[in-house]
Amino acid sequence: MGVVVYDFNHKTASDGDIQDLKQLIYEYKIVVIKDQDLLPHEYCDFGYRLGEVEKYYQPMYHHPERADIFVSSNVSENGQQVGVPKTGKFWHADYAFMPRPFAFSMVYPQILPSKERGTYFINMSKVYQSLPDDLKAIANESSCYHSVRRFFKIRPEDVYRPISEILDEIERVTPPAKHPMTFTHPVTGETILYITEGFTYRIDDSEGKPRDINVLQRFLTHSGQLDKSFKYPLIEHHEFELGDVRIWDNRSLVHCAHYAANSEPAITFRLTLHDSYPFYQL
Ligand code: 7UC
Ligand code: FE
Repeated sequence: MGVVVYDFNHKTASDGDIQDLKQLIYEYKIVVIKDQDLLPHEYCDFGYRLGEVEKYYQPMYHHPERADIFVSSNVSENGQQVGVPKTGKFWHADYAFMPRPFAFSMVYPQILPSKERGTYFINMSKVYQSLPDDLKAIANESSCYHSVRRFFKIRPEDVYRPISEILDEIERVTPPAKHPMTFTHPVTGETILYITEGFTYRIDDSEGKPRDINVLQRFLTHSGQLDKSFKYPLIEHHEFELGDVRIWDNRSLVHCAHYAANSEPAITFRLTLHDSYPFYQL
């Protein structure tokens, strides 16, 4: 998957160029734009040209000057933690637990460790195609529930709070989102199997009756998301280089961040965007 773009400048790009870039994201799922040197506000401007930028719902992740930038960082500045360390280290699609997930996710590394920093991706339309017919039929008539509860990060202000109070707050602020288990990509027409190991916790049949939890496990196994060795044929590892802006189709792909085992400094700026299509059409 993926395509690499050189000599791109969002400031001089025409509207046609931006359309072409979006088309590349839909077609190749991942676009890497090389040799970018952008200040936070320039990076945001780039995002605004591609779509409707939506900031993360929790302020703990926000860039101090630009709330629309989600900061993944294990570096403290003047003794102050900025952003959140080791985000997204589980299979997921961004905002799958929300009613309106993002069309595109963009990441722009600021500081990279010497090795082992990248992201694993799986194309869930390829997974759908590879399913046996009986599983395809189940997927087509089911819905799934998704929740952030297992990967909600404890905030500094949560220390000494009863865990039950935090769990209640998660359910109140981010009640589970229900999405069809498969949907048609509004641009490519591909059928996508929309499940993630991190967020999906329940499959309902067409009558709204929960299916056995083993059914979800079977689908996740088929997708490769339970392969702890990351050797499954549909898993791709994409390395980062400084200057890269990586944009991917967050409808088609699930991803899992990969961090170095040591604690070398790492900072990444993320933007998340909607396009002009509904997230899915039924
Ligand atoms: O800290 C994290 O790993 C953030 C995650 C729970 N949500 C990212 C997203 O956009 O869905
Ligand atoms: Fe993510």
